[in-house]
Amino acid sequence: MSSVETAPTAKSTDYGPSGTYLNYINGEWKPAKGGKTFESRNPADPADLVGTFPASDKADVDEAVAAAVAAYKTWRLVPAPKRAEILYRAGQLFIERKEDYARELTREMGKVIAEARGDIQEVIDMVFYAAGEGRRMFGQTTPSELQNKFCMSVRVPLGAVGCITPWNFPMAIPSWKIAPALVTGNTVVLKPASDTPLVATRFVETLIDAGVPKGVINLVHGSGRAVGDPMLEHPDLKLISFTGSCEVGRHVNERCAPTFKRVTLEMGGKNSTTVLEDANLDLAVDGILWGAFGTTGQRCTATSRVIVQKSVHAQLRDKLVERAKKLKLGYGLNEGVDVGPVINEPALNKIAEYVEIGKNEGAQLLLGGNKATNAGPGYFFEPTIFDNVKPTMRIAQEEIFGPVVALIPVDSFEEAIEVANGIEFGLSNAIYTKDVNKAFSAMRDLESGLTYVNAPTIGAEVHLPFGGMKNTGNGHREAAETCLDVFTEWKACFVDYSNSLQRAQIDTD
Ligand code: UN1
Repeated sequence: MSSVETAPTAKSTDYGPSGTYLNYINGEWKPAKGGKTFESRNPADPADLVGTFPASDKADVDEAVAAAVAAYKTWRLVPAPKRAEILYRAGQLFIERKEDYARELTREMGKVIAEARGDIQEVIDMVFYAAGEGRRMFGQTTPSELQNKFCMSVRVPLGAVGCITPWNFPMAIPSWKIAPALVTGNTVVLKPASDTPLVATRFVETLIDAGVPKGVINLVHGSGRAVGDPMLEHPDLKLISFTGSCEVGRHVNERCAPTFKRVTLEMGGKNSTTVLEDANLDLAVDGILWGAFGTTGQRCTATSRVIVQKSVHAQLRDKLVERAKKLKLGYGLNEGVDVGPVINEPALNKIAEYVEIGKNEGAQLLLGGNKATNAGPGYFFEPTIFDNVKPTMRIAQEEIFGPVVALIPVDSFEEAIEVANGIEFGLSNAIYTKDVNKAFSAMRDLESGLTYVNAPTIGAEVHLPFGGMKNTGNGHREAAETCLDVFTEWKACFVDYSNSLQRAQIDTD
């Protein structure tokens, strides 16, 4: 079944030059010590070589960590408002470079240009937000139980920290981690996804141009095994902040355990949109299309389940299919394209396997279901809709990370909440209703870090906490003020100005 219109595809020669890029360690651009390299290619046209990058290993990680540890000695003493000034400058540079970076992001990662601009905008928002913390980062003062004694709590940085970031928000997610890490006084080793090394390189270049001193930010390219694992095991990295799959997240957690590292894990989702019978159905369809097929379904927050009350099921289904049919696949820089490619061939094959699983489980394939060969030479998959999906089916339980959505009919609001919660993940849920009582009950009862009313499951803003419950995360929240809790420790300080020994809990009478 071919449900998509063909989009014109750019020729490889239109894409721009492909360069050779390096690691950035201790203020210097350098190749991997082992001399190996890997390639980054355009997922819309794999013949287009985006660039060649160092395939680093433990030796490069060790050098980067040593640089970060050395730089921490001075960086932690730079006043936070001064550290923030560098971030303000970076924010300004990201504004100036937004269009260029967005175009490179589409070329390397595949999301359509409007969304690529959104990715860079999220960087701008996050960098400015974190910079503001340079003059806040509030602690507490509190009375002492003793006379002539002063008590306060202050935030202190952790030291050298490791950030391991995914390809789906290849600049926004590094910014969620690195902007707060820097403003709070940490130094950083970044290992970006090997599918999107150019975008990560641009991020680091901008920080350097804004004035981040040598050793404070270090960039090491390469695979999870060769670069990620030595970071997880390195005794001098105090934190690993990871965003990616549950499978890798578990590995990260286990590997970090022996060195007692702080670990933050931001992992999978199986996000739902509930549509109740009183909902504005056209609005719900807009939200489902955007949530399910935006970023080609490759957001942790993507809508992958639509839980619909039976009385409006047929109506919603028909509207959704009609609209989804019209989505145009193609290269994200081309005019009029709604949906870009998925990131690589294994991702494409995984999505196709899930479609087979869904069919074998007895779900009804309404639309799509195939690799889209008419959209260009890259990794395209048709927007896919399954109907009459049972909540227990694998396509309703497991993260597919592609343009596949499952319609699950239910009788009631109560059943909808039960189905929405009946999964291992807890990142994002949405509900469409005009009933304020149901909306507030849903906000209370949905087990997810993000809840939307009359809006899609995607679209978090950086000044609110981002993260998930259950197997989506391990308790922290990124962005917002909560980012400070990730990158700092609390220190309680007591100043006794009585000039005598005062024993707490004893000399209190
Ligand atoms: C992700 O889904 O991986 O809320 C990150 C959103 C974006 C960030 C998504 N601001 O959809």
